Amino acid sequence: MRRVIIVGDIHGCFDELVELLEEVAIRPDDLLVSVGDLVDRGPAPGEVVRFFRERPNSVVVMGNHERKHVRGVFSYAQEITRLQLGDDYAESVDWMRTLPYYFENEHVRVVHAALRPGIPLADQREEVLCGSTKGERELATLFPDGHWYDHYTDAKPVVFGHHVTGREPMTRDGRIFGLDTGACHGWNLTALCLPDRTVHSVRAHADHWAATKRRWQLPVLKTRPWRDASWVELGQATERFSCAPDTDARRWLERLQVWAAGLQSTFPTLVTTAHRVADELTRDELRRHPAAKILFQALAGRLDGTSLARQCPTPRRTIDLAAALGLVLEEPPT
Ligand SMILES: [Mn+2]
Repeated sequence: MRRVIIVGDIHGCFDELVELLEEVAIRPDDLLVSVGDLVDRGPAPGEVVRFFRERPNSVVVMGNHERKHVRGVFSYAQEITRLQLGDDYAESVDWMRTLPYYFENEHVRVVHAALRPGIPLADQREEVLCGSTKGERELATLFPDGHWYDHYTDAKPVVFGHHVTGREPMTRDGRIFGLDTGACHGWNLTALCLPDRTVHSVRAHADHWAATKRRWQLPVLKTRPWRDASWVELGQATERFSCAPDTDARRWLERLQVWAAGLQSTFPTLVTTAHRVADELTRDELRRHPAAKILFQALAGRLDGTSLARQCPTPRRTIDLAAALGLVLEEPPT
């Protein structure tokens, strides 16, 4: 049988992947299988994706992290990956969309997270296979007192990642292999080689997730859609930030607050300007005006600071209204 090399969660740890493949002395005709989670948290997701796409004899199983990108479910780790991949992001996500939810041949089964024992892989729910939040809940209901693999009795080995097993992989009866050894957290990247069922690990060079989180704070902050945030969200931007902001990020967040406060402080001016413009224009001109609604309210004596604030719930609405009234307000800090 030709060799199959199955690698645990890589999470953008490209240098460790290269070292691990050297360690197992990979050959071009070896089948290389990733359990999924190529991206998110680590320093080089683009290199990892490119490697698997370009290498013949390679299979990548859909991980819950790929699935987040495919479904557009974004938290901080995904925002970072989108910036890391840059112009290649959309195309890479299109590729992720094509990933299978499992790999099986006559010697082994590979899934990202879990399977329901006794059910063919083709009949399993994708959420369970890839370990989405919903799939995890379903499993917890099915196996309240243990793990799915406690009930896996088939002779064919099953290999998965997803839950960090510690620095060492989990192996049971030489049939059950949990390979996520926390490479992106500074632990190990692990591979299983078939048919001899040997396990190989290399040490991670650093706590990559901690470093990546810090490194991308400011770029991520700058790409958030602040123009469409509510004033409350803008006020809470610092608290809502997912890790303690460094000096640069904190300084930028302060500028963001100043910007938001500056926009809100123009409300009285906008009211005055609306009244002036309304008085200057004919009814016909008013009807065709981009700020017609507010101008008619002014004309009817129903426009004051409170009603204007209600109609300007975000920076964008405020800036657009001001522009319609001939005033140029500041854009968010860059
Ligand atoms: Mn993972």
